[in-house]
Amino acid sequence: MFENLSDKLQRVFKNLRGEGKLSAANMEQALREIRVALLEADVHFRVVKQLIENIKEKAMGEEVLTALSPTQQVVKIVNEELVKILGSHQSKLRFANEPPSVIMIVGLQGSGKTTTTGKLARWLSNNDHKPLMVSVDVYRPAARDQLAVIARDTRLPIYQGAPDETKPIDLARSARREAIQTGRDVVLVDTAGRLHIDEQLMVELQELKNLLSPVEILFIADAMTGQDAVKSADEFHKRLGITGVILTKMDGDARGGAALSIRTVTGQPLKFVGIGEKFDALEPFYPERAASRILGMGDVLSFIEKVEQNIDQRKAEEMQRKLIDNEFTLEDFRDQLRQIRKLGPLDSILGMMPNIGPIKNLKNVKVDEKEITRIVAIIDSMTPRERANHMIINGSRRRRIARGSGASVQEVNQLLKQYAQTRKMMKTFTGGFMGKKLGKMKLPSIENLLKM
Ligand SMILES: Nc1nc2c(ncn2[C@@H]2O[C@H](COP(=O)(O)OP(=O)(O)O)[C@@H](O)[C@H]2O)c(=O)[nH]1
Ligand SMILES: [Mg+2]
Repeated sequence: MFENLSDKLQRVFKNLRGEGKLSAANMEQALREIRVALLEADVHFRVVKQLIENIKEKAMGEEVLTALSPTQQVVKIVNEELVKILGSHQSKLRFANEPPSVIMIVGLQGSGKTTTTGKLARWLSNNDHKPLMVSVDVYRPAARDQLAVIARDTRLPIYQGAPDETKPIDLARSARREAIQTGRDVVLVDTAGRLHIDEQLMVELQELKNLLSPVEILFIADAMTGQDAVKSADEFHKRLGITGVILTKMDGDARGGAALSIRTVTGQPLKFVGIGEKFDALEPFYPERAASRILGMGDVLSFIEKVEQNIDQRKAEEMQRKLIDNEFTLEDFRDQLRQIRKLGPLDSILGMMPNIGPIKNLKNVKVDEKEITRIVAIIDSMTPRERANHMIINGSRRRRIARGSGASVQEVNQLLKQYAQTRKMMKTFTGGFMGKKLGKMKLPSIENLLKM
């Protein structure tokens, strides 16, 4: 699902990539392309408008995180806005304080109501609930048979109805009674649909609602129908007051835009998505996962997250100060290496790094993580005094450190030499442009690390 939109957005970001800075001009261009991509993916124009406005506002006002490239910044902002539009949090099913909880399944004909009723029954039963299904689609005998077959296949109970029960209201009432008597805690009411919204259907659904006081009225929307699904969701909501939406057929080549629009247009959350005809092809809807699927940039997003989590601003500033004051010890050096290691495989991190400052030169360097481990091991073998003052590390101390870390004396020598050089180099370096500009980054030592 979402492949279409995802492809388009990726193309936009690819064009942005390589731009050194986020400027008003390239931002404007990117926004225009994002807008077109969203519209082509069937996202409602009102939603697109709002989304673009929010992105724009944020991009202009955003405090620029220097550890991110322009593309990454735009991805970050677009992702945040997508998540917001999709609902921020996963919206769970509600249950009544007093069982049974009645859930009405509504929607147009062919949207997937009956199938979804079976899927929900299966999902509920897998999640410690005891569902009871009932079909009140009395207009088409085949409709009720269809649910009976589903009940048999899922081996979950259904209220079949007495021969004289032919009215939706009666069937629903009896089903609820049976649920109470047999200790079922959720009643799933599969309702009739029409090809188009009509007055009679709405009145019937309204009556059922009044009788049953459902905790949920779930609108089943066929994702393949795009904007029509959004429109009918809106109409159902105005007439009936739906409490959530299940988007079916997301396994098909739906353009995904409906998912983005329904929530904004109706104000009601997506609760599940249907991704196939089988009973287990139902997934709770997670806005964050959906947003990153739409963006198709899971790697970039998780990198952004890591940078935000791991780069501790205060510590970074402290490190800068130490560099400037030449207090940067071997202990600090080790801390930095550990910090870098926490970010994950170095190769991939460098690949995602912005193309600025000292990092620019690192792009072609192959990083060996074993190398970091080895260096950290050598520093670990030093005493705290040695780490605080490398000047005291004489020949016999070097031999001891080598023995303790399983390295050769040459390797220890090399590390110390590099460290001393780095300190010297860093002093000039940080005094200059590194000093303020890259305050949020803690990367200077990668430079020398790579030279070892
Ligand atoms: N591929 C796919 N087909 C689905 C999904 N949900 C329902 N269907 C199919 O859509 C058709 C109509 O479903 P049905 O439950 O009878 O719709 P109803 O008229 O709203 O009750 C059936 O052929 C279902 O198998 C889904 O998530 N994915
Ligand atoms: Mg049906």
